[in-house]
Amino acid sequence: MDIKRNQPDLQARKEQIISEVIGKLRRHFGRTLEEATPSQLYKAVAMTVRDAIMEKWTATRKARVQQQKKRLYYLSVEFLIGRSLVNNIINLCQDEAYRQALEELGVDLAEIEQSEPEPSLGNGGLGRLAACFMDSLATLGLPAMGCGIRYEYGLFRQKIVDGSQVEMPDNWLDDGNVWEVPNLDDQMEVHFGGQIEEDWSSGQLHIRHTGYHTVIAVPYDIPISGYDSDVALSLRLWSARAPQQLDMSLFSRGEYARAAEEAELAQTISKVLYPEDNHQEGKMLRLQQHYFFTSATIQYIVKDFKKRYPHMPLTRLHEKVAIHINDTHPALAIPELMRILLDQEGLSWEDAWQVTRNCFAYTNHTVMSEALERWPLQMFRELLPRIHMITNAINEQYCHDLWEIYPNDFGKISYMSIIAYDQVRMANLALAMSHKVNGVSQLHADILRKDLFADWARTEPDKIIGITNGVTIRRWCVKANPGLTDLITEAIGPDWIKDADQLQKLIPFAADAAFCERFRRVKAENKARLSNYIASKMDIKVDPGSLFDCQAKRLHEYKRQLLNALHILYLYRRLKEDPAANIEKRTFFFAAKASPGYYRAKEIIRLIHAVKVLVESDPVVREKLQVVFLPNYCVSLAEVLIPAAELSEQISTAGKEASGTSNMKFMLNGALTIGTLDGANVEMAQLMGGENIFIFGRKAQEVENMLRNKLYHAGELYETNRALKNVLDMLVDGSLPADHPRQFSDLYQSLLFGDGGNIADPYLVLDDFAPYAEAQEEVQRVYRDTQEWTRRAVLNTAHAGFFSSDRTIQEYNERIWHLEPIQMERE
Ligand code: Z2T
Repeated sequence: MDIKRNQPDLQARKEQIISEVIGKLRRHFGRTLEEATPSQLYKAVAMTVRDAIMEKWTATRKARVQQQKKRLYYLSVEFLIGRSLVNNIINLCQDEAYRQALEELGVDLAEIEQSEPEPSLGNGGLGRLAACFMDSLATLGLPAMGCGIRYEYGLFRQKIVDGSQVEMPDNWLDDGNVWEVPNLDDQMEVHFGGQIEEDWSSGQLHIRHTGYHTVIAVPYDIPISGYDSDVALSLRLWSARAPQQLDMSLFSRGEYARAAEEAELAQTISKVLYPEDNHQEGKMLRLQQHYFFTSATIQYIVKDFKKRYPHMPLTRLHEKVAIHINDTHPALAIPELMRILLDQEGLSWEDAWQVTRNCFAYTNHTVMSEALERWPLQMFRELLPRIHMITNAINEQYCHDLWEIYPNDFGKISYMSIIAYDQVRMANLALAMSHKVNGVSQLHADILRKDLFADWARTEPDKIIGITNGVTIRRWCVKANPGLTDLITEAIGPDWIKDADQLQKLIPFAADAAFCERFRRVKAENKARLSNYIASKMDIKVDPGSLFDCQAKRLHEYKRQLLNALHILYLYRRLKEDPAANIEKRTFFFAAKASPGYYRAKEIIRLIHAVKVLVESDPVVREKLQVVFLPNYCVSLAEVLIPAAELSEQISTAGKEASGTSNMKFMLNGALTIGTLDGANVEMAQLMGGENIFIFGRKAQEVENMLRNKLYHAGELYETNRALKNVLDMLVDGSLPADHPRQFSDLYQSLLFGDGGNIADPYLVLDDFAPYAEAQEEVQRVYRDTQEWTRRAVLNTAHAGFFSSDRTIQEYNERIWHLEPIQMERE
């Protein structure tokens, strides 16, 4: 793989790795190679990789400080980075050296990789996007730092017990973390609660904050190496610690409770990641988390600016600093920067306002209204009294400015205001105080401009833009799919790994029978790899000759795993009626975590399990269909699943999935997509022509119109579509194995009659059912023609270059950040 570079010193590097690994084992663990446990072996190897990255890290810092270039801070409450060992080896272009060294040592890299605890510091797409962005920023050599929270417990681990989801804690730090470096010099104090006094005694305003609780933020830095690049960036994750275990000054004044409270507050703040995806809970602890990491980050940004540019006034902060907020979770960074500029740095209100707006940009990731963050005003005021005052003042000025533009339009101004009805609306804050706001696909941006954020788009026409998401080619092809990587590199050379547009050079190969045959073989090997994985982990046998059909993503009603499950029931019925029915052999893979409090989502998991049991207990049907629910979907499972997929299910209700990113990973790995015209699927269809993707269902406009004008009546479809009625009846007529006969009647009721004030079937599952079943017919028609299927699969990979996160980052940089790459002296 790393044919291009490093070849000359391969031998030397190999020898060096061998002696380093043995040295680490001896000095850190007091073990010989023979005595070492797999976990010790993993750590020893990881330490040698870390040493190599550290060199780049130091050199990068030196170059950045010298070159004094503008730096990006990418703030995100989630960074779903996954395991680092193999990815780092690949990005250092040392995979061949490590392969040979470890072979000589008799160590299997794939095996020791399993000993690395996986950091699951994210829920799904949003957190994984942040991780892909770090990889691309480093590869492009842009000066940037990722800033987030070092959760002690990541996203829960999922077990399925008797068909139901059970959550287990994810204590990923128990055995230490080789990749992080605590940086005690950059610790920050964060203050919660207390009272604010305005002191005018000196003639000018002085803000006094008293009676607050203090939490110490300790940064842990993780180096992120670029691919084939000399740059390594930092991912800075803040951990909460009590000022002292017990505050003795409070204690000795007799304030025992508060002394203990402080320690308590500190310890819980970075304890656990909230498991909600596309949903907001409004919990106090979550607000504490947000302020904790944004305050620490902003304090560090200002401190670093003053250190690097001692002669530059803070009114010029935006010339050297760009701050990007990944959705609104870090939006408290906005009033926090205002606070520091006003209270500590003495800027005027106007200057602080201008600088802040020039620094900030905001990405919106969803139009689901239940995910838009709104905080109860009282909670906000009590926890963050000074931030509340400043937010209030921002709101007043913003509404005042709006009044100039829309005099007397109370409706509009109240809609756009930041504080209203005793709530703080974080999206409105981010919209008001950012110089750019972006959606994550073109369709999503259109919806923001025309609908959700229409008033802001009218007020500032150039502000809201669309920048389509992307995924890193390194993890999602080079790491996850070495077979495909080698095949592509043989055909078009290695440059596509850094310049994914070059994948288009594969287009002519779609007509090359020999190439297609090898492409098909790679897929077959990946299917076998997944089958073995399932056999060993779950003791389930799957047929690697069947069509591998995958839906892997968070469980959410709008993503419509339910539509997929109902379609399987439909195929089941057809096979029951006619055992010779023309149905291609298929394995349906589901992988999905449900938010623990999301009752309906958990019910859908139970339904998928019931469908699985029904299908496998029928001797005729099980010859054709198999359902597999892969528990605990996470980055490392995705790395095994996605390369094996042949069909990618991207079937959300049109208009609801902002972009989707698994769609891109599947496409890159040569799966064909069955999907709605939603999120980035739209652009996938445009890029390679509609022939290479199975598009079905209502369009976003139609969905919107049907819902807005109450034109959708699910019950009518039940009456008129016989096949659909039969399938739905299976939910309540005892056909399905269940704990109790009414197990799925809630699902049935909500599809046909609605529940809790909702209309029936708000995600149009029934409406898209027939078109979906038809599209699935077309899928199997094409699948039977192996050559045609492979041709289309090759064309999917060939057109996936656009969805590289390198392209996405370049677009952010050109349109928002305006950073210059760090210049590294190459020896
Ligand atoms: C999330 O993963 C996404 C949106 C959210 O809105 C929250 C979370 Cl945790 C607040 C997803 C979108 O659903 C998905 O369409 C998109 O591809 C992804 O973010 C990255 O932009």
